[in-house]
Amino acid sequence: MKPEDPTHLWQSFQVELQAVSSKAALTQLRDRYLSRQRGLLTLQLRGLGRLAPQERPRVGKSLNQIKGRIESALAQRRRELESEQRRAQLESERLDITLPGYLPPQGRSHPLTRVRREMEEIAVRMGFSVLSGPELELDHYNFEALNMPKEHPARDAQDTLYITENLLLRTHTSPVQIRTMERQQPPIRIVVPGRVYRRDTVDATHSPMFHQMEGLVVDEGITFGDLKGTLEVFLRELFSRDLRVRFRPSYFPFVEPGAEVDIECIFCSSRGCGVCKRTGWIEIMGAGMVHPRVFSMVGYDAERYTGFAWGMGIDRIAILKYRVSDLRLFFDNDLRFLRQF
Ligand code: 2NM
Repeated sequence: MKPEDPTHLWQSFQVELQAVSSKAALTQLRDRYLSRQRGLLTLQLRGLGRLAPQERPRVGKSLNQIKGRIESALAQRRRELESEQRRAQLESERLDITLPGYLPPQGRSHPLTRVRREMEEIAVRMGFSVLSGPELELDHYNFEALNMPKEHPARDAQDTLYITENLLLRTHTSPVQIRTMERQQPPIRIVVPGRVYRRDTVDATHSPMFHQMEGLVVDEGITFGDLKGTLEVFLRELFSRDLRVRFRPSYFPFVEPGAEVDIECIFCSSRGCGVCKRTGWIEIMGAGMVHPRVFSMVGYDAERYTGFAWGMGIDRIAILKYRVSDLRLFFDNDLRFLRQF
């Protein structure tokens, strides 16, 4: 390399610059020409001293010019590479915001939850409050206060699951009604949905845990006519039709008189089918006028107040409304079944 003629340095730099396609290569090229120790141009500048004094200004000026050009060419190329890099990155991160989004999986309510809510909503429209209470109960609230003393035959029929001698899984939601009457004076208008437990063997119509909704009305002057009218309205709302309702005398220790309540068969309109066993009627709930002894035990004046109560199985209503053949389907949590509701 002739120090007297530095222009070839600019030419060779330009050729090498053409080949640079990354910032790392650009840095290498810069060092090759401008490194303080061994840069090609640096060496030339350093060699100026060896030139004849009259040559130095011309060659020095030329070298400095080339240095300036190299520096601005490097800076220019660096900007180009950076904008290319940015463009490539943006391209790789490109999002088509017009694509439809992913729909999150949509859950749904369990059929028993749906039926319970529907029953609650009907009751609320009719002026009832919705209440709940403990599933683990004292013998006193589940039996004693409901006119079922120890050794009462009705206790056996309940097939109770005992935890200790005094503690049990409630066999109905009635203990919540008792606790409510203990806490507040009439008027009372409540419904109590919830889980109840009985010592039953599982089959298509039995489960050791099932769901009930009971109701209670207490005030002055409540009659059996109020019971009939209230339950008729409730059942017609629940089955969305003007169906006939029938009351048959029956016995429950906590009511007097007691009744079993039937609706006309919604499957055959009482013509007689498998569901109603050719009777034309489907038993749907038990009901009755609250026994005066129950009122005495919660401290109500049984001379002043009367009331009625009823109890129905939510699971049984769900089976009828949705025409499900087997109670176990509600508890197996098979999504193929549950997704149909
Ligand atoms: C039924 C049938 C008849 C009932 C009675 C009471 C209470 F606490 F007020 F005495 N609650 N629920 C009752 C009455 C429940 O279920 C078949």
